[in-house]
Amino acid sequence: MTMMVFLVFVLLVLLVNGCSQDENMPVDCSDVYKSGQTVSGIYSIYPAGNTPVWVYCEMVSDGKDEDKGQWTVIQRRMDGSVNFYRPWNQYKRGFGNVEGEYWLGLENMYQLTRKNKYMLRVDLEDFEGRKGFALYSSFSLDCETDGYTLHVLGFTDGGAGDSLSYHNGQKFTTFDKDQDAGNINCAKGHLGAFWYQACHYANPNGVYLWGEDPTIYAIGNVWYTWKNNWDVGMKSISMKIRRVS
Ligand SMILES: [Ca+2]
Repeated sequence: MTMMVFLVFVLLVLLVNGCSQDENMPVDCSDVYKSGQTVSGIYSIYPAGNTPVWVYCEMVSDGKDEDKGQWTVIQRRMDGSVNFYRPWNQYKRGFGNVEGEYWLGLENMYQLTRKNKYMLRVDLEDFEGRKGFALYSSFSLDCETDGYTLHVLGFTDGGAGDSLSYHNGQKFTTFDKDQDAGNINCAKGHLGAFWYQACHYANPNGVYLWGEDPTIYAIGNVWYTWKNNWDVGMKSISMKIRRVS
């Protein structure tokens, strides 16, 4: 009987530890900011329970469009140092270097956006030093069994135009998992991985082209509506989300 009580106690402890989350553990960069860490840099967040995930937090505002900073960076290209042509499992879990180029992971993005509402900002820079951005008032993903379907709404133009609404409602496709509407596997055709339709207006995970290269059509890290050109790769692209409620 004593043994039985002990086992029930152990089970309860395991259940409590497995299901609850310490209130001091930040879910995202907004929580990190509110805890007093107001400098941009690398922090650990807890999108789902007790497993820490390293992430770059962009804490500083650009002073425009009521930008409060506190951005959780979910994707970043800046120097071509990381290979983004990767299979499904890597896109699911995340990869790269959090101090440089990385992908946060579809499961982490899903876990974040299922619990709270987020907005999305996409920042772009070309090799001439020009900058532009696109803002979306709502960003969320469905779960893996629904293909991590993308939901974006509420576009505001920061000069880059809207290359993402075309991808709204699409599942995520990698070279080893075709969930797009194209006859081909769009990830293979455009050497990236994305919420392709048939196939893209934006290919942020495409080849780092170091500028314009029309040799092979639309394989670069492209944001079509900024340059009206499918062959101009950006110097830097970052996608980042901030909690709105
Ligand atoms: Ca296809």
